[in-house]
Amino acid sequence: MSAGRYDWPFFGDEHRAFAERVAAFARDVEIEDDEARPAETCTAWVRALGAAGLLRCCVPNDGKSVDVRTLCVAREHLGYRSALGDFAFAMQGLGIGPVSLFGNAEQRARYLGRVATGELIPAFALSEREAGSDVAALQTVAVRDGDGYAIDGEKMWISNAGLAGVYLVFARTGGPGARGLSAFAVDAETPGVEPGEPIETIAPHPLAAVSFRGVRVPERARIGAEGDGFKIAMATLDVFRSTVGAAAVGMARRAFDESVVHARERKLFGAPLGALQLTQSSLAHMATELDAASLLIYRAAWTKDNGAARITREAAMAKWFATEAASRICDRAVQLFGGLGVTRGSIVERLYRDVRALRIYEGASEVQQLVIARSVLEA
Ligand code: COS
Repeated sequence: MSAGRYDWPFFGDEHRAFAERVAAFARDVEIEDDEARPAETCTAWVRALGAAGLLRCCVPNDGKSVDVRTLCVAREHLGYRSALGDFAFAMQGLGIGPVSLFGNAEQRARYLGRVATGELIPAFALSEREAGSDVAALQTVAVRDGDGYAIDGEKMWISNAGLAGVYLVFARTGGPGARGLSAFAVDAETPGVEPGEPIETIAPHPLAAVSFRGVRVPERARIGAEGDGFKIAMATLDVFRSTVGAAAVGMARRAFDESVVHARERKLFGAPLGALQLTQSSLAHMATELDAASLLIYRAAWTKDNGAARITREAAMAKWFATEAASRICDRAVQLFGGLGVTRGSIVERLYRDVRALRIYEGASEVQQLVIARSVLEA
């Protein structure tokens, strides 16, 4: 994958050096994704990323925020190579994000080192069956119990469920709505934490429901103050949302590169596929959408890295546009490959399935539009 666009003014030498490092890792790592064994494959990716020192950038332990551009560079390259490799990387960062961004020194010391080496896998336990897009409606409760809390509820669509050693759980400690929520780091071996059966999706990754039944946690497990949970969740998602767009761009860039090779090599009507003007039109759409998506992502990441307190609007635009554009690009690639494009096991067939969930998780496209429109109307 070409690193030329990292010459754009959003990036510095450290990003370009990091891009080369992660590109070499993605090229050389000997992991083949096994869709029948997503948990084992994901664990192998986490260990390999940890051993290569690449997880440190998504788990800063210096009280500073993450460098979002570095995360974007990593996710582009990993998404290009493997959706599960990207997923493993991203979840180490997002999963423990509430601790790395809002935890106190004791919480950071307890978790971040082991997440950075890949020894500990975290999970972000926010969504519920009736509270996915509408986070403030969540019903899991954390009730004061002696010197701590008792947590009860059922989380849904939890990535890394079953693999995780720690769950970052959002639960209601106060009244209704956004202000009644708090965040907790709950160790997986705590009695009452029970992951459900794996949920199978069109592009398998470790995913399941998790029940919390009378789970006792000490007060020191709470992240931030009581009532801060919604803002912790939203601010963590803000930081990682533009990186979802970067993963989408990585996958779309792979689909595009495969399409360019195919357009040059495949012959029909006595000439290469790429000689047909309709093919050229498709490639032009793909190339332009790739650059437009990249620019929105880099703008959001650069804005955060340059000290903006909130990048809600920029991250929403980046995630929405990039994931939708990536879906269109992968769809075009399937079309250019024809029968091969829908043949199970071909690269573009896999990318077509892999990219789809990105328009849904960490804030569906519709939520991003809502967020953007609010910022326009409130301005
Ligand atoms: N960063 C920091 N604070 C934020 C914030 C953000 N991005 N977004 C909202 N807040 C704050 C608001 O400022 C407000 O604070 P005050 O009460 O002090 O005024 C509070 O949080 C409530 O905000 P709001 O009224 O906007 O809450 P809503 O319930 O209306 O939020 C949306 C609606 C749709 C924006 C929100 O629920 C959302 O982003 N949903 C998608 C969640 C998601 O990504 N789910 C996927 C699961 S994660 S894998």
